[in-house]
Amino acid sequence: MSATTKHTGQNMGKIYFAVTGWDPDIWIKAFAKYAPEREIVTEVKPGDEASIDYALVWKQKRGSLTNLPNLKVIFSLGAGVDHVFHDDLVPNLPIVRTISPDLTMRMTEYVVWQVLDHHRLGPQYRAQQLKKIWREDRRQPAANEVNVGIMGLGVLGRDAAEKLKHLGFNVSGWSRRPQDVAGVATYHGKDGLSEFLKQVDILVCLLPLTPDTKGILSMSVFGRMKEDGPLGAPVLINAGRGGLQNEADILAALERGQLSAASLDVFEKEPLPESSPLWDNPKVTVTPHAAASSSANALAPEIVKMITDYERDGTLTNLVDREKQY
Ligand code: NDP
Ligand code: OXD
Repeated sequence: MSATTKHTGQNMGKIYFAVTGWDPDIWIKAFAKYAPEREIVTEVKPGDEASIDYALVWKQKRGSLTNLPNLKVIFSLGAGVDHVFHDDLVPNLPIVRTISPDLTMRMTEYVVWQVLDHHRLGPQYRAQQLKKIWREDRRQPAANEVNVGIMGLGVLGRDAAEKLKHLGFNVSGWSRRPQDVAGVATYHGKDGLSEFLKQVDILVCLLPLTPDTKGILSMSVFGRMKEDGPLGAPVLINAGRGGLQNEADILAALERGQLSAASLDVFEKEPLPESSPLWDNPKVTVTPHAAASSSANALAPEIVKMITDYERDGTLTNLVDREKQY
């Protein structure tokens, strides 16, 4: 244990688990393993406000981080941080987001899974199986005939791009600023969007939800994509955030044949309401915001190390830019 972490439970700042909807026990157990001397609390009792040094957050309750005079760093337990800014009272402190090999691998698995499912006609064969139909009359294109376009070339988008490239797909990507990814055709900014979209067969969205990207997956995007390709009309895969998509537009684009299918992991409203027509649409694959779940066992040691580094010399990595909100 380093000199700066040689505290005892009594004088060491506590960690506040300000999380909505997750089981705290798993996280408390995981942190107890890597920082047994540090207490995690799920609520701040009156009089205890000054004992909190760090907050772990996922959709924290509005105002729950105010009035903590010694709070130093806010750790988002997700890679996305829109859920942190949802609270307009979030204090002006460093926000660190999750960047972890575990989470990246999970997301890449999801993206590769969905891309291959559409590429290899998974939805069609499952529908045939339900009706006991043996039919192999649709040409399966080679991977190098298919262009996968990734919106968001950040930590997750880049990894997915590299793995898809490895599988033989043509991969292109779109970001805010110019980015370089080996073997990937890159486009950026509003001006580069049309050029990017017009070649895409499978559109993968791994953007953060910010004021700039809200609702971007709408007719204005679908209308700029090509009308056919080796898979028919383009396929949409969104694992970024539900707020990026206009669900009425997705349904209309599926109906009109502007999109041939969609795999959606995230939704405008979560859990997806039973009344949503997305549930029953045969062209839509729904997963319950499970593309890359945060694992307590993977993240606890990484966050404990970040706290140790921070207490040693003030180092903080994976900082969120408050202005850009990602
Ligand atoms: P990063 O911050 O590393 O990357 C974000 C990318 O989006 C960057 O390439 C950035 O461009 C680009 N971008 C941001 N704003 C714009 C814009 N206005 N126009 C064009 N491009 C833009 O994020 P991650 O890759 O780590 O994560 C992406 C998102 O994935 C998260 O924000 C989260 O919402 C989602 N996610 C979903 C999960 C799930 O289970 N469904 C799990 C984990 C994350 P530039 O490179 O120029 O900065
Ligand atoms: C994340 C998520 O942002 O799981 O990490 O959605």
